[in-house]
Amino acid sequence: MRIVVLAGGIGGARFLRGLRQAAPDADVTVIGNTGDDIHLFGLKVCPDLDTVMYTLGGGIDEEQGWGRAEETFHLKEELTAYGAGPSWFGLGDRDFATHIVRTQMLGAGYPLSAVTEALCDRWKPGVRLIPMSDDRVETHVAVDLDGERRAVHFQEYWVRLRASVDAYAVVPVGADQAKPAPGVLEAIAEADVVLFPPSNPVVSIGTILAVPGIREAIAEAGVPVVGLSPIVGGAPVRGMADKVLAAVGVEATAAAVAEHYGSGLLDGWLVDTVDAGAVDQVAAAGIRCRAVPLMMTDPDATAEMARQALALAEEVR
Ligand code: GDP
Ligand code: FO1
Ligand code: CA
Repeated sequence: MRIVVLAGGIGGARFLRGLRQAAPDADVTVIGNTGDDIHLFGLKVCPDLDTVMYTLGGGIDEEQGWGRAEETFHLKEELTAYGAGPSWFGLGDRDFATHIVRTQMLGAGYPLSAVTEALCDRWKPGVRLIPMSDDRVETHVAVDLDGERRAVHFQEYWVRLRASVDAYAVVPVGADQAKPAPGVLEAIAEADVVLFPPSNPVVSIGTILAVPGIREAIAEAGVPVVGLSPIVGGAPVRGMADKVLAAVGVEATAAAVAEHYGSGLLDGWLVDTVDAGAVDQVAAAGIRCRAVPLMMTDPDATAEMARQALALAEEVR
């Protein structure tokens, strides 16, 4: 079976680990979000691609959910001693190696998709990981700072400001001019099922869908498209999805997120058992819906979520 998954960072990566356990023989292609990417110290950092690669490759800091296990921060301390910032973004020594290799290869002329494939040669994630685009896309967030409306990089909003101020708009800068990376549209056209893991609907999956051609390819593939809610009990399990959903005028509920994707895109939607009351509302919007446990507390629970998603896909096929 060929499965395509659109993934952000932690939510996407953890779900993929469950999917690999639930469907070990499936051929899984992951289309990764690159809107979180940031250039720091002359290096290109791709947080969501790296989170997927490290999580599936066994190199992730499990507790934190991003960055490398057994990390040290000597390089960052030395940079700070020179007054070279920003110091609010925690790049570790082991992680730096990834960004150095990536930047070196990009400088030599390789596209990000080829670089990602090369990095995955080391980590062997057991899935095919493709960035949504080889073109630069950077998510910016409009906020009020010191009485002025300003656009800041998504990482500045999330890491420096800790999403403590309201987001007024979320813009995937460059997305409208971006082309899907080689292999993205082909994987969608050849898929048997497309899954939306419990990733951020705005700054992860929303950004991927903002690359012209990707949303259309999914809608036209004629295969089941099934998603899992990242909102449980009216709040994100972690992260700032509530803030960025508000910026696009969507309530932070499992049902509202399904309606935001819409029946033109989604065929099936899983909500957590605490949101069982939302099933009828989602069904009324023309999306087959079921309530099942959606907390990725351990590998077995996550694998069961993946099984439920694949079962729902069979039902709507
Ligand atoms: P990010 O790029 O690291 O923010 O990760 P993603 O975009 O892939 O996923 C973030 C989303 O995952 C957040 O909106 C969380 O609410 C959701 N999430 C994290 N853990 C869980 C979980 O155990 N269950 C569910 N249903 N959602 C989760
Ligand atoms: N998240 C933080 O909250 N603080 C950090 O200092 C930080 C550094 C960082 C470095 C590399 C990387 O791949 C991810 C990193 N993250 C950090 C996570 C990242 O900011 C976000 O969680 C995602 O981009 C949101 O998807
Ligand atoms: Ca992300």
